[in-house]
Amino acid sequence: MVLRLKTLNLSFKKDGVMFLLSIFITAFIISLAGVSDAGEPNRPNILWIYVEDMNDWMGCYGDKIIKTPAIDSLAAKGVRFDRAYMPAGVCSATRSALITGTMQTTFGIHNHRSSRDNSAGRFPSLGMIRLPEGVLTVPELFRKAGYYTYNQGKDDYNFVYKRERLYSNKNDWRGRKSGQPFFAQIQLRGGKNRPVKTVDPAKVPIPPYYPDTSITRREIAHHYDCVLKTDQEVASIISRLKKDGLFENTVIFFFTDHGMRLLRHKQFVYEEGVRVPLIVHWPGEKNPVAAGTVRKDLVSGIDISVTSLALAGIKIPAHMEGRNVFAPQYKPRSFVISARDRCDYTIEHIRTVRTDRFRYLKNFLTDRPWMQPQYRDARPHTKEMKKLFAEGKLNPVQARFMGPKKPAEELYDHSADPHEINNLASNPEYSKVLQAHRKILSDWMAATDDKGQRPEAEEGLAQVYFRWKDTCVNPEYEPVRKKYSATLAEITAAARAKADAKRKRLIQERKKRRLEKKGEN
Ligand SMILES: [Ca+2]
Repeated sequence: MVLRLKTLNLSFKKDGVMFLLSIFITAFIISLAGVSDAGEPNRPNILWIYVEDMNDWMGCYGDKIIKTPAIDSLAAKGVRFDRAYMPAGVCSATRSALITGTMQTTFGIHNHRSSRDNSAGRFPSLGMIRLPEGVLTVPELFRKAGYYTYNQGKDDYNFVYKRERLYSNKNDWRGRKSGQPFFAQIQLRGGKNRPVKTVDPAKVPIPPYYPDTSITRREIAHHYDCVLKTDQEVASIISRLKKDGLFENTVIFFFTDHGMRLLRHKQFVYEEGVRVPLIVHWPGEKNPVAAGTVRKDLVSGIDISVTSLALAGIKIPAHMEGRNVFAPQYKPRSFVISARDRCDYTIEHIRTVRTDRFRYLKNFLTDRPWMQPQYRDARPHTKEMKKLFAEGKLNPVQARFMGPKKPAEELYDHSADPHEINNLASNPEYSKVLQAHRKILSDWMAATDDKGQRPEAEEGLAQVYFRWKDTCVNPEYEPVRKKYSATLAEITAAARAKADAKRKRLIQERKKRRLEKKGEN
């Protein structure tokens, strides 16, 4: 625009005032159409509706148990992805990958809740992980491009960062400057809600790998209730966007961080743990988000990050491994990788490859059961599964997950086995398929230098030990326990002294207030 006006200036000298003015006015109107009132180009807002622990049990995904009109309306007027897979089955690993647009295993931020100081401030730098020099997160890139950024809810990143560099603390698009575009995340509690009970447990479907008991039925009905609540929350976000006149120029990405909380879903990397609903909605005929489209191509969670930046016209940094799924030259993925590593105190190491028809899993720690000691041990569903297994009341499909060991490899044919219960890894008819998937995984591990190939640093495990103490039972904790048990005793004593001091202070304050009140009377 500046160049054009300079050219026009030259023509003024040649052709006179009226000619220039008419063109100048035309040029001014054209330029106004492309800028907001803050003088920035008129770029779309990007909104991530980021839902916790939830499967795609929604009308638009073909579910018949409940109705989800708000989510369905986004799908009907947007693009629904049927095969979107998260990089992990657990919060922090997925969230670390999405916020960097790069697999969590590439930057060594794959172990759940790493880089947290659990030493009560005594060893704050122990085991902390930093992103490589120059690597900026997605919100930092948006900010650099003039966007207003916020995250209404949890971050959960497995690296050291300064929140104020990523987000404004106002947590609302209304906090931005007039005309400034925003990149926002609204975190919904999804499967972690405590919703009103509406779905009848007698009517829900039970996957074949769980026993049909009232506890399983209640868990699944509860999850449906959570989806219902989420749909209502989505409806109110849509209505607020409309009220503020933002709905038309906001690209909504609706997705969840991983599957629901039942044992084979969350944390693990089977289909139902990592396949998530993903809907992208952006009204308007000229944008690449064509209304009412259903996409069957394989998509990774890190594609959400790259696509978001691309739709805002932001250059994609070289380190990002995601793809812009709306790019004119878009080439669909031939496979998607997901990874399972340490979750809380439970050390695990699994990689999975999802191709068009198959899922391949490589279990690196075959000496350990799927059901290692874990944070869900006290839950009714876990207790019941253990009890039924001990009593020999689970059928072979249900009992397998409770067994003492894992096979080194698993291979499932989704064209015949959507629940992934018939392991074909030792079936000679599938040996070529198995070899092809093995190669995809080993090539990917080498190409991205998957950091899970090396054990977690002792310092990182020390922080896990400080938090989880004697629940850390894996052999990897032995050297940590030897080295840090005296330190843990000191940390515990210091934390207890701090809590005692706080309690005493509160008692004193209460006493003082009572006396003051008495004085007033
Ligand atoms: Ca989660």
